[in-house]
Amino acid sequence: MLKKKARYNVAVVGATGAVGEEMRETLEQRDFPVDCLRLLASERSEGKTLEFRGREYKVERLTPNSFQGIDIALFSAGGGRSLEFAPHAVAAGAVVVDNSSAFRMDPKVPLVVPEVNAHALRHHNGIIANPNCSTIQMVVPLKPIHDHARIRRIVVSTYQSVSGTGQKAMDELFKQSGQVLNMVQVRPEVYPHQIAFNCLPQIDVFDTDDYTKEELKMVNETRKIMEDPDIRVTATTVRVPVFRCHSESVNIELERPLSANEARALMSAMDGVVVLDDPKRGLYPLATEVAGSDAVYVGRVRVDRTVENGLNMWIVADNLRKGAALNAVQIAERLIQDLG
Ligand code: NAP
Ligand code: 3JN
Repeated sequence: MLKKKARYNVAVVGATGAVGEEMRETLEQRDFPVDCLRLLASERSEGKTLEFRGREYKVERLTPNSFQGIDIALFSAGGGRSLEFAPHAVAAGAVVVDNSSAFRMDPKVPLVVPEVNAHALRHHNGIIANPNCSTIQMVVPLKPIHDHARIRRIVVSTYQSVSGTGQKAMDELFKQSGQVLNMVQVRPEVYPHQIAFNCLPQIDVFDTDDYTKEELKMVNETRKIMEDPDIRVTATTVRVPVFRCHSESVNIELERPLSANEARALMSAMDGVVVLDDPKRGLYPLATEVAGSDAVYVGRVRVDRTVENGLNMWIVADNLRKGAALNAVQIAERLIQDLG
């Protein structure tokens, strides 16, 4: 069980990955009270050195014994590793914040976006789940609208960057872009089709009713975080040739009418949201501008007159920050803050 201390021993599982790298940077930037830091990855990375606060740390191989003396373990090494090693971390006395989908829909595991449902952290059994990146950035601005005018239905289409698939996918987009421009034959390795200069309407594998797992995550996780099983959600998730930041076109239907200005005011007052919406000056959120930012950006807010009480908006956030590492570190910050 986590006990109040001045500084905490922290493990980052998957420290060499795209999310793990961001995790280290976020802990450093937010001055998280880290005492000892343990960086864990596969045997491929054993002995590699990574920097934290100007000091070099050796990457260790993840084993069941990796968690002795650890207070907080931040997992981002895939669901298989979470299922296998999170119980060892908990048994060693650590609290786990898990970035994978392994535990998200377990009713005993809180699924938390601190601005939306931090109260869910009060009851846990040692594991807290971090939601999917596309879900996180959607629920932050929608929460105050739901509280004010009750959302009945959400139709979301995503434009997800390749960093959501990890480091190898970023390398693939870089390589393929050069190949296409130089008229060299492209051979997809990470994605099922060419990603450069293309849009792939498939993220993760296909599942029930021909929806992808990513789409079903958005449906189920949104309801759990908003604590409202009646919200109807339908999603189309698309991979686009962008390195960083996920963008979303979101259409909502509300129980009560809400003007675009009222929606902007509600979202502006929400922690972690920036409304950037000035069509006359061509101002709206862009992946290239939002990359590296902590906030969720919203623009293109407008009434949808084709349905009763409808609104459209465009939401952009850095998937590696708020969509993954930052949200996980914010959960850890809340956990230690709640210790008094
Ligand atoms: P990545 O760049 O491919 O990194 C994977 C990390 O996992 C690396 O550090 C890798 O270590 C480590 N790893 C792989 N197999 C391992 C093993 N057998 N034992 C120990 N470590 C192992 O992927 P990423 O983008 O960082 O994503 C990692 C995971 O985070 C994903 O699988 C997903 O579950 C989660 N994620 C969540 C979100 C979200 O929406 N919240 C977004 C992206 C990712 P080596 O370098 O040694 O191979
Ligand atoms: O594709 C994206 O943009 C986000 C990817 C998330 C992801 C990638 C591999 C495995 C997840 C996730 O967080 O849902 C998982 C997983 O743990 O299922």
